[in-house]
Order: sequence, then structure tokens, then C-alpha cells
Amino acid sequence: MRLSRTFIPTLKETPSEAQIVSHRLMLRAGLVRQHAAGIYNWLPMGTLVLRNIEQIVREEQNDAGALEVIMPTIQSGDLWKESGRYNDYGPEMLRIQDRHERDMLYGPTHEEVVTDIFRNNIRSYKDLPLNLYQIHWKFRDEVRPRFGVMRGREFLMKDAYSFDLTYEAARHSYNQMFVAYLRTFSRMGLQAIPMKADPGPIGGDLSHEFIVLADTGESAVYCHKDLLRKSIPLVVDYASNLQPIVDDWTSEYAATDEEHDEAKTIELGDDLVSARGIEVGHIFHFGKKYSEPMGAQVASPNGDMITPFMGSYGIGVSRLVGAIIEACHDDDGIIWPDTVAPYRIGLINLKVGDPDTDKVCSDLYAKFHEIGMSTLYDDREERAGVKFSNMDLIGLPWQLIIGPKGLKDGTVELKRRSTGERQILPLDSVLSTLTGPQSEVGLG
Ligand code: P5A
Repeated sequence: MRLSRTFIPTLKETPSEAQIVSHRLMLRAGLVRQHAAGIYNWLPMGTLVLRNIEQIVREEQNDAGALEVIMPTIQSGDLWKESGRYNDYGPEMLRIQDRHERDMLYGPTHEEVVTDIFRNNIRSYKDLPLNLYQIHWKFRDEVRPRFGVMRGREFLMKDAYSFDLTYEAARHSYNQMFVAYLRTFSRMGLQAIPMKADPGPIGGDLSHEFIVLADTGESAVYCHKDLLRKSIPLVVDYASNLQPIVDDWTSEYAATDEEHDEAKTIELGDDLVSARGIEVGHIFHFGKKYSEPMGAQVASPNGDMITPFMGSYGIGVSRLVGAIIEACHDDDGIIWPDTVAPYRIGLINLKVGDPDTDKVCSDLYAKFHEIGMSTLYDDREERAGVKFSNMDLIGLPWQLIIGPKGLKDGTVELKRRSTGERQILPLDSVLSTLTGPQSEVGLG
């Protein structure tokens, strides 16, 4: 993409309404603009990042055996009356009446809708286990929407729902999501720590939050220091017994504020990290809480009707954009992990109008396009200083800097955004350096 043709409204000044660094940088780098309190427009750069995050989430859900669906955003209130949550959910639920004065609502979550799909379509134990997920917009009329997309009113969530015949099978489904979450966050460059959590209005007796530590996080959390450096399973056979992996991750102490046991503070001493964290995911096992009142049943092998055990599993997809920036930035701007970056490389033309420089840049840009390396080409007639600071702010992993001075010696400069490291490369080795077998840059 040519910078002159795209829409990246960067801001020089720090917007006064933004209290935390990720919100400031999302506005300054032109990722989002607020539409109303807690409701955002996603501009082109923000949309690219959101889509990349979504894709990682999708791949890991698919690998774990979940099936993607799309459920409605507007739901019938009657379903929520059946589950008993219509009144319980309170003012966070945006209630709407249609022209026939039927009670409708903008979905804050989809346990009722998915249970309705299940009871209308699944009859036999042979169709289990089943895990359906979607990546879709939710609305919660939060009292205090804040920190930009971190606590929005409208936000993008991945929500999955599992159905199983027995408690043991339901635990396996829970464990599958647990492990998929470890892998998902790690692919985004985040260390997310599973912590015992309060199930809140979703309900149930077993629940973990996945927390990324950050000073600006909304929750106070406590965990054993070894969890900060634990590595995730690289290859997973989801059909195998996953309990050992889950046990390995949950044997060290980790709890959110509501679940924290003060005795552990003394017991663990210096091994206990007391920090703030961002909840990027939350998983629940709640048994028959929805299937029972809504009458979801399947025939068991001996013909008895059985009410399935359920779990639900959320990831804050739009919140992750903020969480990643909280974890990956410096004073100059965002430092996108390679896997979620809106473009892999920023190509900076230092002297637009100089025929040689223009030609080298546009040839390379065309070549990158041909080999599928996503590139943002700064072809604007701007001062070099402006281009450098914009590129640092936007945070693409690599910058390729091309100007008449270097070209006189047949060289260009490659900068790694995360380390600031610079290499001078002969022009004719740019492509092989960027795409060769030793290259860290890779394609995409
Ligand atoms: C699990 C999936 C649920 O809603 N039902 C379906 C369950 N869980 S949850 O913990 O309430 O939400 C899941 C994740 O969504 C993100 N999230 C938010 N992101 C931005 N703004 C909000 N207001 C917001 N509320 C929840 C969190 O990452 C949470 O873990």
C-alpha cells in the first residue's frame, strides 16, 4: 500500500482524553476514532491489525476442533426469560423493542442463542462433543467505558460454546480451550497467565481468566514468579489427555483479586508477584446452567434423554489490540509483533522526486507485492524526519530506508523497529536478505 493512497490520520499531539498509553497510541497512530462513549470506528490500520488477531484466534480454534458459526447480534428477549437471565443481567444489557413491541436485545454474550441452536438441531449423543464459536460484535452498556478499546461498550469477542455428554468429556473440552488459549496469546507475542477466577454473571464452578500483566491493567492479580517465564506447548494433540498440560500451568499459584488467598502472600514471600493485569480471555465450565432450564437434551446410547454439560470460552479480540500495544511499545510508538503487524515492512523513500530513488523504491515495492510481502510505501513528499517519526509511531516490524546518498554507493538501510538495530545492505542483496532462508523477515 502506498502511504499517499491510504488513510492513516496520525496525530502529533497526545490526545487529552486518553489516559493509558495504548489508547493514546491507537489514536495517534490512526488505528481508531471514537464514535460515541465506548464505541469506536476502526480505521484501515486498526482494521488490518484486528483482522490479523482474529485470524490467529480462528486458526487456533479450528485446530482445537471448534466450528465457526455466525449468530445474530440482535437476540430475542424470550430466550433470556427461559434461562432466567433476562432480569438478572441488569442495565448492562441494551434492550430494544421491535415494531411489534417484542423484547429484543443486542447480545452481550450468546449462551442462550447457542443452546437454542442445540436444542432445535441436535438429537443424539453421536453428535457430541460439539464446540461452536464465532468472532462477533457484542454490546455491554458498561457503566464506565474507558481506556479506549480496552473496556468498550461495543467490542469484538471470540465466543465458543461446548456441549458434552458427561462431566469428564466437558472437562476435556475445557482443557482443549485452555491449551488453545495458551497458544493463541503466545502467537501474538503475549505471555498470558491463566488464573483462577470468579465466574460472575456467566456462572458455573470452574473458571480461568487469561491475564496479561501490565501496569495499566484493570485488575489486581497475584501469581508465582515462575509463571512469567513458562513456555507453551508447541505441538498439541487435542485428542490426547490434556490434563497434564493444564495441571502444569495451574500447579503454581495464580489468582485474580476476588479469588486471592491472603495466606499465600505470606507463604510465597518473594516468589509471589503482585501486579496489575489485563483480562484477554475467560473460560467457564457451568454444567447444565443453560441446558437444563432451556430443555436441551440428547438421547444417550441406551436411549435415555440426557442434558448436556456446557462451557463457554471468550477472548477479547478488540481488547487484545490495546493489550498488545501495552506490552509492545516504546517512547516513539507502537512495536507490532510480526504476527499481528498491519504491514511487515515500511519502505521509506527519502527523496520523492529524485528519479533514481523513485525508481529503486517503486521497483522494490512492485517486487515485494509480487512475492506477497505486505509493504507500506511512504511515497509522500515529506521531510525525512516526519517520515521516520511516523514510521516509528505506526510500529511496523521492519523499515527499509532508501535515499540518494546510500544509492550513490549502491546501498540501502534496513532497521528493525523493536531493537533499533540498523544494517546497511547492498541494493542488489535486499531481496535475498529479506526473503532468504536465514531471513527473520519472512513473507506475508
Ligand atoms: C465467554 C464467552 C463471556 O462473556 N460468554 C461467551 C463468556 N465471558 S466474559 O469474560 O464476560 O468476556 C470474554 C472476554 O471478552 C472481553 N471483554 C471485553 N472487551 C472489551 N470491552 C469490554 N467491555 C469487554 N468485556 C469483556 C474480555 O477479554 C473477556 O475476557
